[in-house]
Amino acid sequence: MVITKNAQQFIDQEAKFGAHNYHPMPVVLSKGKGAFVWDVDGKKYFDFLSAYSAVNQGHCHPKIVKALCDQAQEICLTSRAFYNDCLGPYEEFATKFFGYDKLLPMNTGAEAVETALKLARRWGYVKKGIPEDKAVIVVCEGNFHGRTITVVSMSTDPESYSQYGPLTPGFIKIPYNDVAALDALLEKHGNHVAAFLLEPIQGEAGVVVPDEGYLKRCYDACKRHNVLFVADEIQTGIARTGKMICCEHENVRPDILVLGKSLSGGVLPVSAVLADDEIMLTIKPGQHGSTYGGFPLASKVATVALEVVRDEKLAERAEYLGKIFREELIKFKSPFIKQVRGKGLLNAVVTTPINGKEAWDICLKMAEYGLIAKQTHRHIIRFAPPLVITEEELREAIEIIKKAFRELE
Ligand code: IF1
Repeated sequence: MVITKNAQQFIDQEAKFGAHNYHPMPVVLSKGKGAFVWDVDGKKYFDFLSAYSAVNQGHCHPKIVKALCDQAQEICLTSRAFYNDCLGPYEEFATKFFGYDKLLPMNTGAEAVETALKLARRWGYVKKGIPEDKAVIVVCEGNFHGRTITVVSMSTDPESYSQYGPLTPGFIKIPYNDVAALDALLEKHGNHVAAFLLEPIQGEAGVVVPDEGYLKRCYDACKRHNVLFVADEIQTGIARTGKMICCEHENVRPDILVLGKSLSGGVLPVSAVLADDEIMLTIKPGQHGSTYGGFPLASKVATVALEVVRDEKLAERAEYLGKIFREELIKFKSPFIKQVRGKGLLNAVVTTPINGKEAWDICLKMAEYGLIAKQTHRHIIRFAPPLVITEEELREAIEIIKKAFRELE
């Protein structure tokens, strides 16, 4: 792909003045609308990353942008030292929407995960009677829950945690998609375990979809041992996988539900933890919080972002369009493609390198043809367009993907 002088100046500027904690594709974006983005030279692309599933409602959704602009002219930030007239209505709306007693608002995903960990430990001491400082949280190998020190302490990827120690203790890691491992652990140490935390589909690991029944069996094992089932639905939630939250596919209602990303439709960092009173009310005034958490602007935006998901039936769309996407790519025989997997519109293609051409080269070729997606773990390409993409657009995008694969064969 060609990098114009215009684009190159922005790339150079980031390299010179920004920390080098990313290796982006050489595409410089300046505009977005629905399922499309445009670069600084006016070239149009299908967006098949959706800002890691933070723009399920599509770029610059008019209703969400309107809520943002309207509220910005009233009041943006009050702090939680005072009440405001947006947070309460949002909390009532969101708790009824997801079916929980209470909501605790935060900003980023990692903070919401931290909040869930604090809540789980607190519940473990106060309600379950785990001796002070002995609470264990069980997590899965291959997890991705964010970047803070405690959160990377749960990671099994050295890229995420190495040379950031000393790390936070209190986590036990078991293989993902292995109920027997969870069962065995709970049999042995169940009385010290406060919670089991997992992603219903592992995103960063490469869209790893567990066997059918895994979530339900894990949930049942947790119930047998009085252990909280905590779902990180930051990436899988808000309709991405074809249900409002991914756990719904197995009729599992997490004890603690963690949301982020598309909770705001991609216009602000908004995250939340949902739970019932027995859990949520173990945290008392002054024991947790955030300057921006639940700020009026975020509260208004998140309310409208959820209304859009409901009114535009985005879960149903994701379910329907996801089937088409996987069917078409499975039918398409490319020597590059080893496996196609996913749920709803969270999909991945596992590739095999050919003639030194890898997933990165395929992504560059797709960008050249007008579709951006990103590889993860070198050989896996994630395909996750905004859920507002139409069937016609999706079929057009599939043709671009096929053309890129064919071109490199
Ligand atoms: C980056 C991946 C996606 C998440 C789950 C919590 C968080 C995330 C399940 C933290 C964040 C991101 C962050 C982004 C890359 C990315 C990602 F490639 F690493 F795997 F989406 F797939 N739980 N996911 O997926 O949320 O604090 O970032 O708001 O650059 O780190 P955050």
